[in-house]
Amino acid sequence: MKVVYTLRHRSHHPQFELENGALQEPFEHPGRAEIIRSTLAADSSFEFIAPDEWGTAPIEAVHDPGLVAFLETAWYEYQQVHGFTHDVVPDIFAMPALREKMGPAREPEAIGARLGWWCFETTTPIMHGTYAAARSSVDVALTAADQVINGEPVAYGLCRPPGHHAARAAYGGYCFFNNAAVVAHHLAESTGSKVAVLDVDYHHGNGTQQIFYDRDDVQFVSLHGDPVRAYPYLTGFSGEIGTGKGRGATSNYPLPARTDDERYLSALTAACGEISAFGPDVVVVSLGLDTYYDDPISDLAVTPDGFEQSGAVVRQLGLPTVVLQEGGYATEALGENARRWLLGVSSPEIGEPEPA
Ligand code: Q9C
Ligand code: ZN
Repeated sequence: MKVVYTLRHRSHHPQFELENGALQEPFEHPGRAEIIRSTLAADSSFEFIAPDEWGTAPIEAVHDPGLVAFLETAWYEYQQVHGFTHDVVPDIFAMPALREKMGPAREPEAIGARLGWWCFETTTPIMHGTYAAARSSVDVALTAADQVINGEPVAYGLCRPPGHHAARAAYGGYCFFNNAAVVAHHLAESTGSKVAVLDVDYHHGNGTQQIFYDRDDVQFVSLHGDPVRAYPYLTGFSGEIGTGKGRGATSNYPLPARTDDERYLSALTAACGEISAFGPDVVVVSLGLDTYYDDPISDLAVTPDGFEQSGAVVRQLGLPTVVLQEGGYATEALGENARRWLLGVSSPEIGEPEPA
């Protein structure tokens, strides 16, 4: 299988995450992508290629150009005004409730306030190399999609930073640009095909869901920790099914804590049944491995065997498949978990019914 990777992800390396009112070691760090890279590199099933450069047009096709422009210059603007060298997070948020009865706000001019205009939470710091890394992550995703357009049955984009929490006009949740949404839109536009996005990250892919919520050419199907208890809390409920002509093209499977392989695979099989019914030409997988039983920020209970079987369930869709890395924070196990999922999705001998 082709693996698209670049070391440019390393220029985004947060010093901290501000969570629960405290600074803590970042869960989302360069070592995540590096352990996946080294684990796959040691297995001859995987062949590495570098990303092409795609520019900003495919990003601006799904994101507010203002978000792209902000992320390109935010660090430099902040330096000019404040001269700090540490990572930057917002200290004010543009809550619509603040201007209730007074009409909507417009984008502020002060850089500190612009941060809270474009960002929705505090665990996604910006530093010098953030924009370059986020752009490279999109390039990785689009290059993986290009491999599949050119006939590969499956390709893997080792994306970092991840993308699925990035909304049309807001970043957060460790995500800046929505790699899966950029790719799904690119596939739909450039090939005229119907696309399914299957999001198996522990956290609901709020950004991807939002971007396609009113569209009938891109289906969004997600399995995740129930937002009653799990980040991002505001989206991912089972009643969210799309709107307008997109009604029915969104499906959500909120899962209880400690969901094990058996129950997870049964939900995944149901989700894949909905994908087959939609009849897409290609599937994009948002591959979060934070459903792992030992993930430090999540509470499902999927094992490495469960990951391999998950990949096999997706392979049985029989569709060209673009797999993009999202979350997964048990760093020691992350490489092997990715390897197992990818072997499952690409190996005919895994997951086939036993001969009678
Ligand atoms: N107390 C991804 O997996 N922190 N993003 C949650 C809850 C942010 C996860 C804190 C988690 C973001 C791509
Ligand atoms: Zn996640």
